[in-house]
Parts: sequence; C-alpha cells; structure tokens
Amino acid sequence: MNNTDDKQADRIFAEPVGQVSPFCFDETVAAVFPDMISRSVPGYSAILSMIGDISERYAQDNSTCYDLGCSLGAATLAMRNGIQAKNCRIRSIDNSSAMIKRCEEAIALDASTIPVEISCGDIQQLEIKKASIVVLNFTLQFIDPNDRQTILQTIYDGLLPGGILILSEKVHFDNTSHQALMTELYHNFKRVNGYSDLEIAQKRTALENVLRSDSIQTHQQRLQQCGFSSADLWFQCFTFCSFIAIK
Ligand code: GEK
Repeated sequence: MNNTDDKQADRIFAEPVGQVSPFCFDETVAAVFPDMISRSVPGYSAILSMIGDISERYAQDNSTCYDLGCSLGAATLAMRNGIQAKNCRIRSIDNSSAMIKRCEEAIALDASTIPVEISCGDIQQLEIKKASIVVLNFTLQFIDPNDRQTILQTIYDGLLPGGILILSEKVHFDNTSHQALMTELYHNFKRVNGYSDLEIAQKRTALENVLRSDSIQTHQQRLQQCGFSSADLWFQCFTFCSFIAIK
C-alpha cells in the first residue's frame, strides 16, 4: 500500500500525561496512523491483502464498493487494486477531516483508474445503493452500540443480491480467563512492536468509552437479524477478527 510507506513513528502516548484525554482521530493521529495501526492491530496488513483478494471475487459489474471509516484509504486501495469487475466505483467516507485530506493524497498517487469518491462525513448519514462490497474495517467499534443494528441494516438493504459486508472488529470474550489470556497475548504483541507498558496503558485509557467492543456472538446475531444468509469469521488473532457476511 502506498500510504504505509515513509511511516512517521507513533509516539503519541510515549510520555506520561496527568490526565489522558479520550482518543480522537485528529491531525496528530492521522500523521502517524499507518505506523499506529500496523503496530496495534495484529494481522492488519494480512486483512488488507485479503480484502483485495475478496474484492476480486465479489465485486460485481456496474456496482459500488464502499469503504466506511476509510481513514487513510488502505482498504480503498486494496479494493481498487483487487477489483476486476467492469464499471465499478468506490465510495470512501470518514468523519475525520485530517484523515480525509491524507486519504485524498494517497488515492491520487495510486495508478488504478477505478473511480473513487472520497468524502468527509458520518457513515450513519450515507445512502448505500447498488453495493456489491461494503467494508467496515475496524470502524463499527467506534459507533454508538445502540446505532449499530440500524447501520448494518442500511448496509444490508443497499447490497445487491450476492453482495458482501466485510466487518473487522476488536472483540471481547465473555469467558473471563480467555479474555485475560487474549489481552495478555495482545499486550505482548504490542511490546514486541516497540510500545512501552506506559504507552499501552495510556492508549488503553484513551480508548475507554471510545472503542466499545462486542462479542463475536453479538456481531453474528446482529448480522443474522439483518437478513444476511451467512455471517462467518474468516480471520481472528487474539481479540481482533473479521467477518464476511453474504446477502
Ligand atoms: C483502515 N478502515 O485503515 N463516520 C465516519 N467515520 C467514522 C465514524 C463515523 N461515524 N466514526 C469513526 N470513524 C481503516 C481503519 S480506523 C480504526 C479505520 C482504528 C472513523 C475514524 O475517523 C477513523 O478514521 C476510523 O473510523 C477508524 O482500514 O483506528 O482502530
């Protein structure tokens, strides 16, 4: 992906701060985002690569593919380079202007001719129409849990028959000892990737009440309730997973 080149190092939580502010996707985060997400989400680059492969298989002629909560456009680029169907377009949206500015720059550097419409806005206000692929790559977790069923239903209704939703999320486990093990392994992953215990702790505090995870079962129940004919996990590492739901 072009936008993971020349990564600026994420040191946002490296120094102790008295009071940790709630996490937000501002310019400071956008500037280090490729480094932050690749060192914080196990399997992130593998998921992107598979989104490219899945797009090759599921993009339909004369349809739109959506990247909801696109950040710097990594999944947009993966889809754009995977799609083989004719007359496809991509709609990418994020409500962080700092992300969208950098996303536009990254897409402009990409050689593919598939049209991409990038906009700054709330995914909850977006109309989804004639969609063959919708990607929510680690975005739903930032939406109010009370609004999640509605947005998933809007996506389902806007998908063409045979269309798919790729939903990647951080999840939690109801079994306390399994949750503790997954958290420990995850923190170890972050340590191996160069984050200190202070950075891990401060980021965790910043994400409290901002990233609200669901269990795998809750996600699958919601997807079934929308009407998806299947909703299965295709990726999981610790508390990070991705579902493919087929209409
Ligand atoms: C990737 N998908 O690299 N409307 C629009 N955007 C939103 C909203 C909303 N209501 N809420 C949050 N966002 C990307 C990574 S990051 C995941 C996605 C992470 C946006 C927010 O601004 C941010 O850019 C993105 O969702 C989540 O494949 O940082 O863990």
